[in-house]
Amino acid sequence: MNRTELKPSVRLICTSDGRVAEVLAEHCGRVLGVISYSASEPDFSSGDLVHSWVELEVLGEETCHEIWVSENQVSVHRQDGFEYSCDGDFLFCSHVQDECVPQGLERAAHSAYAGLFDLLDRSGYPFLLRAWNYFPGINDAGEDIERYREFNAGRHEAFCEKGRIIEEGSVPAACALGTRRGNLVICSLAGRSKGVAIENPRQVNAYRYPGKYGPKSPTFSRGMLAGDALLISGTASIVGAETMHPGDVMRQLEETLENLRVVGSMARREGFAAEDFRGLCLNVYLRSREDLDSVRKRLQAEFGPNAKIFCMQAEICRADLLVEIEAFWMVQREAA
Ligand code: 3EB
Repeated sequence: MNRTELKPSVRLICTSDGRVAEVLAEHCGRVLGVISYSASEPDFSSGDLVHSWVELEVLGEETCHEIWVSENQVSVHRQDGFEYSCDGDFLFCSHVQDECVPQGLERAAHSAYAGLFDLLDRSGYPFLLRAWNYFPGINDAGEDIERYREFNAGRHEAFCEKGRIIEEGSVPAACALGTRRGNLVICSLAGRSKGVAIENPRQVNAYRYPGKYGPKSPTFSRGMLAGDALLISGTASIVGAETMHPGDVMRQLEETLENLRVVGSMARREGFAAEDFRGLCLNVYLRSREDLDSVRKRLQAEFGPNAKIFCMQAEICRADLLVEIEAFWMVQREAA
């Protein structure tokens, strides 16, 4: 039962600095975009690529480059602060906004998402499949409420205003992490046709979180199946709508792994068919870098040597969460 209409798919290649030029050359003309995670601006000549820098420290590496690759030729465009590329099936977009002046984060999130939806509608790729959200001080107090909650309010308003009904099946996979400084960075992947949104029955759907988590709910699904690939949202130690095991990173990690297993099994019901972890790429966000060794060891035991794992130090959107994991999982194809 393969209900997804997106037959072709995107591929992800995660690499540290050493191999990036080689990978880009190999996929020349078919790179949808690159997200580089690094504490300082990476020395990276992006040429005509869509490229975004996320200012986070990668633990144990200088940089992590996520290279999103299409099976088809890609065209690159720049318009009104949005850099984007399209391949006939997918649109990849990077948008950076200075949110410090003068209006605050809620307005910035609103204008970023309203502009993004206008762009998607104009370009003929109306279905937002995955969004990456990064901005400084995510747990800091904003004007009245925590900055993550301000962000949620602006994002939610833009979804409603641009006709994105917030209900089962119509919100993207996403993540939202705090950087130490810099701008609001939003990357996104959209489709000409719909993906299949995946929810987790152990967790309240995020767009139905109760009001104590903020006046407007976050607008994301737990995962999105696009073609034969599964985009898994930031996943954490949440059961129902509650944070579990505050203060205990290893127990939070076990709860997170259980949530990841459930998202994987819900995706299998929709036809997702990865047989092993060879096509699995994980981004692990740790609030404290001291947790790196124990978390990495546990993840290697869980996923074995084939999964690609990069760990980053980041603030997570709930102050009591110590670890969050997002993933891209593609069916491994035999080498031609
Ligand atoms: C959670 O499950 C943890 O606001 O876009 C995970 C993934 C989280 C995406 C978002 C937030 C977001 O609620 C936090």
